[in-house]
Amino acid sequence: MTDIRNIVVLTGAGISAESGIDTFRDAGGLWEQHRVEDVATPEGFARDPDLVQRFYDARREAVQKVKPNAAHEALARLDAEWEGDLLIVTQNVDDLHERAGAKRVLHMHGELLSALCSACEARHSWSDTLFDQPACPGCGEQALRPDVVWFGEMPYEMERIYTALRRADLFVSIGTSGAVYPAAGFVRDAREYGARTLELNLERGEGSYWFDESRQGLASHLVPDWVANLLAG
Ligand code: BV8
Repeated sequence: MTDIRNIVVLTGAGISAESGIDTFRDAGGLWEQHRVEDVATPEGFARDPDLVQRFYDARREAVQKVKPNAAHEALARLDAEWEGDLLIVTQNVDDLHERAGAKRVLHMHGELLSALCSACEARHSWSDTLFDQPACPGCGEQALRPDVVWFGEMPYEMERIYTALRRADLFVSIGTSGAVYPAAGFVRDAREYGARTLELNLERGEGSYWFDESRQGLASHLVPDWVANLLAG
């Protein structure tokens, strides 16, 4: 693997599962408790803002009570020691990559610990509730919403992601079902640009067919092994 220089890693809810954060589609997951249309779309938010704010308030509170696991720590080690390009594109809205020490992280679906003002479009670091409609620290309007990308909304920093995919020698997908686009299509883009592709997941994801290699197992086992081998050269 010595001809690997530029790496793009895509992570999903499965990398945070062993930290105690619910995934979306596993049994008992978030989407079993709520209809996606009701809590993860702009229409759902317009229809019942209190329900949506409470859904995200509960997740924002929960994420502050859990810790990164060995998979997050292994990616942080890779980030610290890898001399080539590395971009950790995460679909997750938790901050466990950062809390493990990773720096080169891109939250394409936003972050729980950030609030977005619908009036002035400012973003504010936020660890509290939004249910009680606090005023935007910037413009004073009571127009703060969770700073997450809902279905039908444009994911963040897509250009930066595609630039990294075009330069990638290796694309690794960790803990994602491959059910949601455009993230689920990155493996095909990476292949087209000539990257090798590896899937690390509890079970084969929906796009498993597109990967050169797919390993099944717990992220806390697969990711540290993969990072150790890569750094050993
Ligand atoms: C967009 C943030 C327009 C909020 C999320 C028809 C066809 C194709 C596409 C579409 C279509 N109709 C509509 C679309 C577009 C739509 C889409 O893809 N819909 C799907 C349902 C078909 N996408 C969008 O709307 C996106 N925006 O398209 O904009 C556009 C785009 C580009 C250019 C111009 C215009 C926006 C989507 C973002 C939605 N927001 N989250 C929040 O968090 O509340 S989605 C949410 O689900 C996640 O962010 C993530 O992206 C997605 C998938 O979740 P996963 O992370 O994969 O988690 P999941 O539970 O599914 O799977 C967990 C996996 O981990 C499993 O495989 C499991 O086996 C594994 N696992 C479990 N435990 C472990 C483990 N693995 C290892 N170890 C373990 N211990």
